[in-house]
Amino acid sequence: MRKFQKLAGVACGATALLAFGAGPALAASGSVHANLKSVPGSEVDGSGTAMVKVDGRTITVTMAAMGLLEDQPHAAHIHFGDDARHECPTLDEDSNGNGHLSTKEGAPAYGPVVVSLTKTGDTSAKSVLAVDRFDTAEGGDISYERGSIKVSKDVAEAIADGEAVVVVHGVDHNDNGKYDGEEKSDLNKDLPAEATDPALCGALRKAPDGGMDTGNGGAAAGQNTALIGLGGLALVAAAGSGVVAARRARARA
Ligand SMILES: [Cu+2]
Repeated sequence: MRKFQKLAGVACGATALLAFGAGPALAASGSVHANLKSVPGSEVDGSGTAMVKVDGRTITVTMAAMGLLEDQPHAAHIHFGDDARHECPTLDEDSNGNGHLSTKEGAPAYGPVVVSLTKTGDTSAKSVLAVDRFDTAEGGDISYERGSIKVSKDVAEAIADGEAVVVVHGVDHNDNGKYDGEEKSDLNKDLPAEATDPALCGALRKAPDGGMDTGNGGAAAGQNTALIGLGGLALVAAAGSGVVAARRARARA
């Protein structure tokens, strides 16, 4: 954990400097950050951060999350859709009115899966539910880092432009410590909904380069970058909540 935070801090600083020098880029480049928050209705009391560095069509992903269902695998993805809103869903998306969001119900906000954040092997959307290759949350925590992930040009540009969203899946609505229940997943009818419903979500926004990013609240994101460097993951979560609340408030307006 400590190592991750140090890495994230260093990398954020370096890419922020690069962003200053970048004109109209020929290839997508730069880094984007997300504060992961509990998905409304998920009953998850969690948080986290994610950073994606884009270099052409190659991305490096670093993510830390806490408060997830312990010792269970958690599918995690980068989502993006041209038609999506490039943000996290609200309970307005709960189209069947059951009080929580399924992966598909959240799609108008974050779009389909474009990168599967697996530990090994394929990272495409084909691995959306490759449960044995996703992180298991020991003690409820996930610490993930993977480089050399190849994506399409469109996806690389969307991520670098701050239009992609990180979603970590796997909840425990009935609070019995495992994935079960009558309700089936809308991704795979052989799985309970608990195994795939979204738990944490964060929109990947560009690091501020001195101005305000209206999509994320640039000043607050800058503070977060500094806090990550200091090793304050919990502080980051606290600082981010106001940003998310403000963004949600705007989204509802
Ligand atoms: Cu996902």
